[in-house]
Amino acid sequence: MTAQNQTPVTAESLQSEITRHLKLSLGKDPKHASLYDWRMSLSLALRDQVVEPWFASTRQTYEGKHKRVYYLSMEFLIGRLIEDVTINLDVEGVAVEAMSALGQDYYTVVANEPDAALGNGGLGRLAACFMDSLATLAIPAYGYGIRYEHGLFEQHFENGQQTETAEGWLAQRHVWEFERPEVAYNIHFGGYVSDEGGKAHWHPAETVLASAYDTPVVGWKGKWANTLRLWAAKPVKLFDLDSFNRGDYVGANAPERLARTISRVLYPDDTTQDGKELRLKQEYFFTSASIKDLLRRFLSEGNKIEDLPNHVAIQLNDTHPAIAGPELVRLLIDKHDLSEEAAIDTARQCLAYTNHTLLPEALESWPEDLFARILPRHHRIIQMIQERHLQQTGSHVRIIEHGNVKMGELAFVMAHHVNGVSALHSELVKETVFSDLHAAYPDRILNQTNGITPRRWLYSCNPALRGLINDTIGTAWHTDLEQLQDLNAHLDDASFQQAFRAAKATNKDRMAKWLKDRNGITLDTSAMFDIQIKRIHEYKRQHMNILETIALWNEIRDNPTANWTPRVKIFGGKAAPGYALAKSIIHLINDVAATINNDPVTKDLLQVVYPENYNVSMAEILIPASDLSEQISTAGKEASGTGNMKLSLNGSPTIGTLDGANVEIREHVGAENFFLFGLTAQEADAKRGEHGYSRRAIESSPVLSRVLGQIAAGVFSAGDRYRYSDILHNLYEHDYFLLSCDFDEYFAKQREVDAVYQDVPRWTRMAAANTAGMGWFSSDRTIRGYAKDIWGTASVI
Ligand code: OX2
Repeated sequence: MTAQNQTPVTAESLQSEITRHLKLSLGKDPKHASLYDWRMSLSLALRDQVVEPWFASTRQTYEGKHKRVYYLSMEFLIGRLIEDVTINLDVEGVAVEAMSALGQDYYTVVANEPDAALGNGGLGRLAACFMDSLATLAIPAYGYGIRYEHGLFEQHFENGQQTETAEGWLAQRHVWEFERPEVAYNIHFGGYVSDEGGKAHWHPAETVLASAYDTPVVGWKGKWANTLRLWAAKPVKLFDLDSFNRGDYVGANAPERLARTISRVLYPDDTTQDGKELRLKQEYFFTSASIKDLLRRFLSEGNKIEDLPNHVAIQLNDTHPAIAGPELVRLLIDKHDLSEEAAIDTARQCLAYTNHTLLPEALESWPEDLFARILPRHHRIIQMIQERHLQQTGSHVRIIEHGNVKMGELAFVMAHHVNGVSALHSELVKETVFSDLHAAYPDRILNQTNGITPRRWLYSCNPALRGLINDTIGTAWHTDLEQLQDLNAHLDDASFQQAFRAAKATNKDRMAKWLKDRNGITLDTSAMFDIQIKRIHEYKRQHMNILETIALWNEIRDNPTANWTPRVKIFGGKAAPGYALAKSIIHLINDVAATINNDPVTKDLLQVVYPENYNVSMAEILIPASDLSEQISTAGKEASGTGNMKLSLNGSPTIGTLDGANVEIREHVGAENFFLFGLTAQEADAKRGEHGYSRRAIESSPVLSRVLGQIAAGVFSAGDRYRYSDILHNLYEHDYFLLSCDFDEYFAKQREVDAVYQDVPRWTRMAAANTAGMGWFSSDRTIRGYAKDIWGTASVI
């Protein structure tokens, strides 16, 4: 049974279910119910609606013996779930009505839900969008990851500087999940390997339990639902009674503490590797549990092990789960008696790997001695995989080299396909990091340009624009985003333009109110909202944006009565706690904001705001309100970007470089609707070869020199001349990310943006053309690509 033939939900039925849960699940009388109680009751009532389609989908998959996709990811940045479910089940209106009949405001209840922040940024959010599309397309799939007790840290600003505190989403009950105590696997670490009767035996030293928690992921109109299965680490032995009886009460808890550490926290790094033992254990922990689980499911259907690739497609989201290759080979050899060759071959036919970055610091590798100590059996298996790879291809690329186990090479060799995440990135994968492996396996690399789910990133977060699109071209775009191109026929229509501006104004008002309530800051909603939201990183160049802000401030002060375009520069994003330069950039942005926002000369023309603790829910408010999207990374460094897609889809033209998916966005929305500047990836590479390029670029730019001079003089740091010497030194001496070389063109392009923004019909046309042109960037298109080119699966309904 699908939701199609389930009894339709009405406001009355939902209301009575909410009341029932309030009483029976929360044990509360409506008179004494708190916001939390109402949220729990609403969530439980909604969750009930998901269960039937979920069961039906599982049943259908078993009955049809359909191939399943297993998406292995260290991160699933899912955010809040109430809206996700009401939108997908098409019951948002009903939920609003039901809550209101109970005297509650639905949107207040929704905003009370903590974000499930089980990810750092793009990589984790992509996994969440993919889960949404897999369910919408009815492709049987499981997401496998870690149920971190603490998601991404909470960011605070103290005197303009980032501080971090632990996030605690599980402090309250996570009402969407079902605990599965019966689904648990022993995961081993350490020990040694012996050879007995020609077989290897692993004698592990340490064991923890991986215990499953399932969250249903429902697709559009509730026609299909898949499972997100997250693993929590638990002790095999709950409690050390001997220690307790000896009076060692702390020691008695040691087994639990040790085990729980593994799923305790999400590593807060984005595109940098963290070579800690705990991280390797986390990776093996969830990967091993997932592989064991999918094998159990496969065998329970009466299949023969040789048939595995016909039933199982495993996607590795970056190298974090790359140990899946050796783990599957180990189980096939040690537990299922396959030959080495057959095991490698079978595993490879199941596995595919997505590369998300070319940054060398992000390419995972483990010291071989550490690796061999934690995973001695896998160490041997990797040596065996390497030998066969070297023999079969004649390649000289090794997986273990200079005392390091290289996870990118491992994932590549063990995958039948390797994909990049934008056209440019996939080409660079072929030409740079994996060029030698590409020569050895020329058919292995392909491209799947990223996408975003239009359910969350337009339909749900932007009701104003959704309504206008429905009124203008109908609703076919809900399931086929490329229908948005029908908007092209209306771009010059004055009444459409006016309605488009009205929708944007509504969203800007909503954001302004949100910021006022949250931080007491007042925004000028008639100003251009210029937004850069993403992790703070040198390659993303938030510092170029803030330096440009200072330059603009200077120009306005030099000539305050000129025809300036008022702007609000909005920043959002976190820096990895150990990334000192990124933290300096945050400090600088906040310092500049404090100075500029208090300048009576410019205060009506230029404002800088940086709301702390950027997350998915904040993105849902900021993105619809944006006028200008900043996608200004150094060309060749942003693998794809997905924030760029969300902003453009919501009618916010891009100022950006030819990097990642920007290239394809520009092609789809039209070059005339994109503000392009900067070096190309090739030019950037060539530039780095020119001795002293950055100092020369700075000295030849009066605008940039002046800005850097002001920072060096302490203009933004209460006279402290050294506060930003790290940034200044970096820019003058080794500006690897070429801020100095792109700055002048960026500044000039911003002035062009100013001029176009004042031409209201022209700007509106551009903004709407962005929405019209972005249909291709639906993650439904991306998932269809993976299904066809990589997984060999398709929709089953
Ligand atoms: C990110 C990439 O930096 C970003 O460009 C891309 O859009 C996203 O992944 C999804 O593909 N950690 N985060 C990323 O890569 C890594 C590694």
